[in-house]
This record gives sequence, structure tokens and C-alpha cells, in this order.
Amino acid sequence: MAKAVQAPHGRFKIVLLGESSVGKTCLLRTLIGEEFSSHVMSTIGIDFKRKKFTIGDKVIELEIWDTAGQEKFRTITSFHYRNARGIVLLYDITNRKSFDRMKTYWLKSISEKADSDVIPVFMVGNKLDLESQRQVPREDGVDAKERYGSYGFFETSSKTGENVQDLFTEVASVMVSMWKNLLTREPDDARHHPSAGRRDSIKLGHTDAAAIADKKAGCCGGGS
Ligand SMILES: Nc1nc2c(ncn2[C@@H]2O[C@H](COP(=O)(O)OP(=O)(O)OP(=O)(O)O)[C@@H](O)[C@H]2O)c(=O)[nH]1
Ligand SMILES: [Mg+2]
Repeated sequence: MAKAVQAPHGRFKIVLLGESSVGKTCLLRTLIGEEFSSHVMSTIGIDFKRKKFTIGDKVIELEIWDTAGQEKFRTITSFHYRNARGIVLLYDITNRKSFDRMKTYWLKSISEKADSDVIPVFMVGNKLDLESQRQVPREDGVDAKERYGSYGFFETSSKTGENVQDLFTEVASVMVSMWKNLLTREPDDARHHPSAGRRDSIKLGHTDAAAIADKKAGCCGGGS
């Protein structure tokens, strides 16, 4: 007989943010076990994936929202800060500008639109496999983490998978310790889903059909 899937003790909405091309979509795809591709369409809508983690005696599910980094989608992206229990903020270690924008735009935007005193932010330098093209020293990431009071700092590679599981396990672990009051004693059902009643994905603009076709053709477009 098939083993019953364990219901989680809690579900938490996590939002991936950062400049376009830093690798948000690929990071999420790698986390859920999909193959890496270097041919990826820039995200034009918002979509999420769910993954369970066991932390101590609790099973929790992260609902991870992949946002569009392009400037024209900033307003809609900022809507998704709402209800987030954690934010994973990416830059690309081979692109200094993406790191500078993380500090000058994204952290400011988070502090204006999310409850940043309460919502933990995890900083991530992605594309660790491209060490020879590195423009942001690891120490600069560590400094930024300290300076901005971020909950964690990781360097990851969506291509090799390095540190990807560790990053999200740490996020899950912080969720359990920070939001204890939201966990149920027994495994829960969908009634207490933090985004119950919300739509699973929101598509933007008239290029949706092309994006969906592209997603079906390859990796990393954000579809399911
Ligand atoms: N070498 C390498 N390339 C990566 C990595 N992560 C992503 N890429 C590549 O970087 C490009 C952008 O990746 P995406 O995941 O689409 O970036 P994004 O942040 O989702 O971009 P938007 O959807 O526009 O916000 C693609 O060509 C990916 O193949 C990585 O860890 N290593
Ligand atoms: Mg994307």
C-alpha cells in the first residue's frame, strides 16, 4: 500500500526577490529537483512551488514564490511581500550591479513594503560555479549581511546545486523557531494554509501564451 503523505504542521510563504537574471527561477527549479538549463525565459508572472522540510519533530511546507525581477513588474512584485513569512534576496556574484541594487533598491523596498522588523531576510549570492567571473567578493556579502541585519548569507549555484538545499533548510529552520505560534500540534490540513483562498499563480501581460509555450519546451520558466 502507498505510504500516506504527511500533512505539515505549518505552511509558510517565502518570496524570492532580486534583479532580473540573478537566477531566482533556476534556484527554485533546482530546489525541487528539476534540471538546470542555460536557456531560460525571464519571468513575466508570479508562480510558486511547494516543498516540505522536516525540522526536529515538525514537518513544514515552504510555499516559495518566484517573482519577476524586471523593472516593469516592480509594482506587482511588491504586492507579494504581503503575507510573506520570509524573503530570500538574491544577487549574482558575477554582476556587481546586482549586488549594489540589492542594497540600494531591494532592501529599501522591503523595508518600505514588508514588515521587515519581523520578516527575516536571507541574502544569497548565486552563480557560485562561475568563480572565475566573480565580481563580488564573498566578504562583501558577509559585510552586507552584518550591516543590514540579515538572518543568513549563502553563496549558491543553481547549476551545480551547491548550498541550495542548505539555504532552504536554514530558511525552514528559522520559520519553525520564529513562527512557533503558527505551527499546529498535530499535522494540519489546508484550512490553515497561510495563502488559503489565493490564486496559485498570477500571469501578467499579453506574452503569457509565449511564456507558457517556452516553459513547456524547457527549464526554468516557472510553470508547473
Ligand atoms: N552558471 C550559472 N548560471 C545560472 C545560475 N542560475 C541561473 N543562471 C543563468 O542565469 C540566467 C538567468 O536565470 P533566471 O533564473 O531566469 O533569472 P531570474 O532571476 O529568474 O530572472 P527574472 O525572471 O528576469 O527576474 C539564465 O541564463 C540561467 O541559466 C547559476 O547558478 N550558475
Ligand atoms: Mg525568473
